[in-house]
Amino acid sequence: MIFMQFRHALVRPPGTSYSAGLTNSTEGPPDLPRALDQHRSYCDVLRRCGLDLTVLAEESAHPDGTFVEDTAVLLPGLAVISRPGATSRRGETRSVEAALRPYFSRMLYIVEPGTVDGGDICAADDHFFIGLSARTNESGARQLAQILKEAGYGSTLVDIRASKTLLHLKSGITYLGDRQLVLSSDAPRIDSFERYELLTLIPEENYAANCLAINGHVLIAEGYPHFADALRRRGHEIMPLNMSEFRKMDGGLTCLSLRF
Ligand code: CIR
Repeated sequence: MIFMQFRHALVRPPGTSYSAGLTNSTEGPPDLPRALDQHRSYCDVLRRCGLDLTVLAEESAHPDGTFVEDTAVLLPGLAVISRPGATSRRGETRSVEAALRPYFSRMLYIVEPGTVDGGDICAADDHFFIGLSARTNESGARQLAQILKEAGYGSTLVDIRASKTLLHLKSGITYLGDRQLVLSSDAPRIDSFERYELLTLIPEENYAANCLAINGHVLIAEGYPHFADALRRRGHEIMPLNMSEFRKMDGGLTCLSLRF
């Protein structure tokens, strides 16, 4: 991993306007009290993984503000503040930037006309897969690739713009460490993935592809037994979490935090 061990995470509970956020899901509106409960459980698990949490205040002007991952890409000593692809989400970066500043000696920015959502950025050791999506455009991807190159990291663009099911690259791809890559059945296949041991999900469990490896644990969405077994067989210690109210807003486990 870029960060061998994570120590901190930035999170923001869903706020009063949460149900007004962007979504393509047909599962109906989220229930805020349940979403808050699920968020509390998520924070508890992050703490059990050894992380100190910075909890940002909700901002009712930003219904999608709980999905903090999209607002930055973090490297040791360097925070890249993104420019989210959805205009309704642009203002979320301000409070995130302020909260990250004490921890990062350098801050860089994705600038117009570029857009990047952190959910499109998948770090695999010292290499980054950058999703080109409805949210991350070519200018943003190129800006980020250049920043990464100057910081000593390689990157590969992965075009998911033709996908009807993946909002972000990490909706379908997660790196677990030890060269293991989780792929949803609808994730793109590119040659570079052949360098990894691939764990491919069955279509009914694709949502679970967005999982989160932290300090020797793997957080997974509850209710995906085939994937949970596949992880256990490989010796992973899994921590299942009910994600129903985030799934309704197209969110997953990685989206809810920035880890560093
Ligand atoms: C959005 O559409 O922007 C939010 N409702 C969901 C963002 C999920 N973020 C992520 O996958 N990194």
